[in-house]
Amino acid sequence: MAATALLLSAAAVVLLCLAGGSRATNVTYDHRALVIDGVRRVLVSGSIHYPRSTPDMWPGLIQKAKDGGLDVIETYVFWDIHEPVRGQYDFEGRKDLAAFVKAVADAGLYVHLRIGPYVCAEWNYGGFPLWLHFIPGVKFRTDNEPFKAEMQRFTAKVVDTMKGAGLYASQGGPIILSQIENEYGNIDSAYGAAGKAYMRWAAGMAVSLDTGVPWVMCQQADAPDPLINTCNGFYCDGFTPNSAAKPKMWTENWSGWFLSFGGAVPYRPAEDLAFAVARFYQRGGTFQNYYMYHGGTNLDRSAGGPFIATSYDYDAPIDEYGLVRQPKWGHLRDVHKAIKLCEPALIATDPSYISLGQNAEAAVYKAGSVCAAFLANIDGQSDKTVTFNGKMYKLPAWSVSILPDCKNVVLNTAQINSQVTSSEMRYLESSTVASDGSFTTPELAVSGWSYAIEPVGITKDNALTKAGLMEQINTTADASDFLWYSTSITVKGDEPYLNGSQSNLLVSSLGHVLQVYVNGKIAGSAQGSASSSLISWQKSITLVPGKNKIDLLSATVGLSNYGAFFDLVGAGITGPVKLSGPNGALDLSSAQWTYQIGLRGEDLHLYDPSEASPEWVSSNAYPINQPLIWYKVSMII
Ligand SMILES: *[C@@H]1O[C@H](CO)[C@@H](O)[C@H](O)[C@H]1NC(C)=O
Ligand SMILES: *[C@@H]1O[C@H](CO)[C@@H](O)[C@H](O)[C@H]1NC(C)=O
Ligand SMILES: *[C@@H]1O[C@H](CO)[C@@H](O)[C@H](O)[C@H]1NC(C)=O
Ligand SMILES: CC(=O)N[C@H]1CO[C@H](CO)[C@@H](O)[C@@H]1O
Repeated sequence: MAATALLLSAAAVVLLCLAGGSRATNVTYDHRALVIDGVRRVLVSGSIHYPRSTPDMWPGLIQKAKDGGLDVIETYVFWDIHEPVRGQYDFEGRKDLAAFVKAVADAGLYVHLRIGPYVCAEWNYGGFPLWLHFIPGVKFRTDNEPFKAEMQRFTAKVVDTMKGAGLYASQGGPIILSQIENEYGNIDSAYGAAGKAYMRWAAGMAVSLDTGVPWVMCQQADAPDPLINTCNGFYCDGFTPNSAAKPKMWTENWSGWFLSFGGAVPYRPAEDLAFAVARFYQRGGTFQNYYMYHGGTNLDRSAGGPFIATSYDYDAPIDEYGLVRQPKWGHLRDVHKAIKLCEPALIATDPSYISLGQNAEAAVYKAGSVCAAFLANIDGQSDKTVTFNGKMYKLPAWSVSILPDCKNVVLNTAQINSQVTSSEMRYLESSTVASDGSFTTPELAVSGWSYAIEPVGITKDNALTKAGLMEQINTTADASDFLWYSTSITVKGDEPYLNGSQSNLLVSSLGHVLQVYVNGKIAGSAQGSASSSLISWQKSITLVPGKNKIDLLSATVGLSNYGAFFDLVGAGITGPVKLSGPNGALDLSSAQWTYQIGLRGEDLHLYDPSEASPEWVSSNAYPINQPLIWYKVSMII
């Protein structure tokens, strides 16, 4: 009897533990904070986007975020990788969203799931799959039935996938928040009344999916109830939500910035970021998110554009390679600890503000026996000494001091106490480094270089011939970055656009990169930039009597991801393309053009190291003055 009873009670304990592990968490909010199981919480969040690293890296990144004092991991959901072909879903490997969310749960952290499904995110086409552009009658991000139907279907698919895996807090999972749309308030005026109708529809559609946790809209001042409108920016201390019933939340505090090709490598000092964070909690904030906490890498062809770099390091507290960036990571960890010491006071009451002189301010959270204070010097130049509660405090320029007991300063944001260690890149032991910085590494040289020639112009059987110039994205559907435009003209020698054998060739392109070939030889190249992708290329070329071939290679470098009507910006050579001389001109814009999507080397998978192609030539004598060449080297480290 006794033994049976013992066994039974052991079984009951096991059952209780299992039930305890998946116990539903009740997430609501009030004007001060998110309320989790009836308790207001002060939360620190950080963005880590699952497809910008590999599943092997996820647990380590999440642990470093936890060690850095984070409570929440925030990620966007990237529609294009989950539904590359309409109706065919992919949640495998780097795209395994549920596995990522579970990895966060395993570390004991919460998740903020920003579904969008428009995400911007410096991601190709803002995260939209290209097929969406070809849905008849579709207009992105406005009150348009075909668009709304697709958006609702995908959003519901993500919600169902999360529900199926039991990942919402309401089911005992880690997801405490979800986002619909993204920074739409920055651009909605361009869509007029239809934009407002769409925004309200998106909010209602999200709520109808019944996740059991609150939804937010960031940068949307008029987000309808019950959605929480939140702030994105470098500083959000001045932000107020649109209802006295909503908490002050910061969904994107930019820890640095993204890198563009040709742009400077962004840098934001740890002290300034720490100042912004402390100011936010000082002025009533209770949830802030680092965008990014780990940026990672834009793998494959996922970088947005034009010209967003493959590195998405973002100067974030965890660097592109998954290593902590000091002193940023350590200093912010210390800031988080100091803020958490204030949590009992922060959740107990609203702040009251006391002026400490010009550009200096105290915020005091006092309720019963708990008291926390933040003292800020918002003067960017000079240090100050202020008097607070009868005591003197020295405040460095542009800094916040945190006093969890209203007396003792545990941290000032301008003073970094955390150990400063920096990682450095080193050459392999056996490398020899020349005075100009170039280096040779015997191990690498051993494997040797090989090359493969890419032919100029049309080589594929499925090339298409048509009168006139075609926009590139409509033509390639982003199946490749490359589109060949090829035409030929027959010259007698006395044409008005000729000056002897010379003619001036003009090529106008929407971008992003152009190469011009005349009779198989390179005549020139040009590129746009991150701020304007437009190209107008002009040069004198030599034509020969008889047939002349003009081949133009246009390349995209990441499709646009931001702005009203970003999908209609377009790319490629839309004209005019014109020959001109002293006595006249010949407009080639409406001539017969032959089009080829992609390069031959792409069809042959020359970029894939696992495929051996006979095209590769191993040689120490590399071809020079050849227009288009693939080069390959294998590195063994
Ligand atoms: C969830 O919490 C809110 C606020 O604390 C409370 O009003 C509500 O009854 C709770 N719901 C459940 C299902 O416990
Ligand atoms: C693509 O084609 C559509 C339909 O013909 C047209 O409306 C649009 O302007 C074209 N260009 C781009 C960039 O989408
Ligand atoms: C024609 O070519 C000659 C010789 O190359 C040059 O000097 C002259 O400026 C050109 N004329 C025009 C109108 O381009
Ligand atoms: C979208 C947004 O909030 N942008 C702000 C980011 O921060 C900079 C610098 O404070 C502001 O100039 C932007 O308006």
